[in-house]
Amino acid sequence: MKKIMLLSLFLILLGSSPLLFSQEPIPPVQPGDVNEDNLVDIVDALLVSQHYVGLDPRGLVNTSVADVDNNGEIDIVDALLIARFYVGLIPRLPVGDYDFIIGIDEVFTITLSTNPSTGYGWFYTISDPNVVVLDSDAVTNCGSAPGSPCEHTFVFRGVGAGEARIDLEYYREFDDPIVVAGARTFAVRVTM
Ligand SMILES: [Ca+2]
Ligand SMILES: [Ca+2]
Repeated sequence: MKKIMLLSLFLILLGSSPLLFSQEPIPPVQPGDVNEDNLVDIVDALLVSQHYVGLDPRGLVNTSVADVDNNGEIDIVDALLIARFYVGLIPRLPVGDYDFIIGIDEVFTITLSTNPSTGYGWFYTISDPNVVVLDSDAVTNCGSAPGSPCEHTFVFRGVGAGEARIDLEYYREFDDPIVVAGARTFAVRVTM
């Protein structure tokens, strides 16, 4: 009995001592953990995909942590991102800071409208070529009429873990000075 009392006293002291236990608030639910079981796993991916097709009658999905790409919608992409996070292909959720998250030797494609008949073209710069390089690019799908727009497709490849920015600018090489008529920026993360 005495032992129990001592133990109780000990626990009370432990619980009340700010030196031993900091009074941290309950951690918020992790992005992607839509069923709030403290794990982000394939079950969450499944629940999000069910929610997307309207199969969440019991309201199991905590929608406040389901939009893991921060695009304002809960859809199949979020389910895929959660699944990719679960198998280690994505380092963290949400992924809103990046347009592309890929592994080493994986590729992604950017397609932009272009019109070669005007002399304009898309030109790219990569902030860190140790992370991303151009794999190939091609101008295709031009309309049949003269002067029709085409599609310029860039394929980029992840070559090293890290972050990089791809800047694409639309201009005429022969203009002096160069006049940029269009610009797009993409943030990329390459994971191990
Ligand atoms: Ca979960
Ligand atoms: Ca989303």
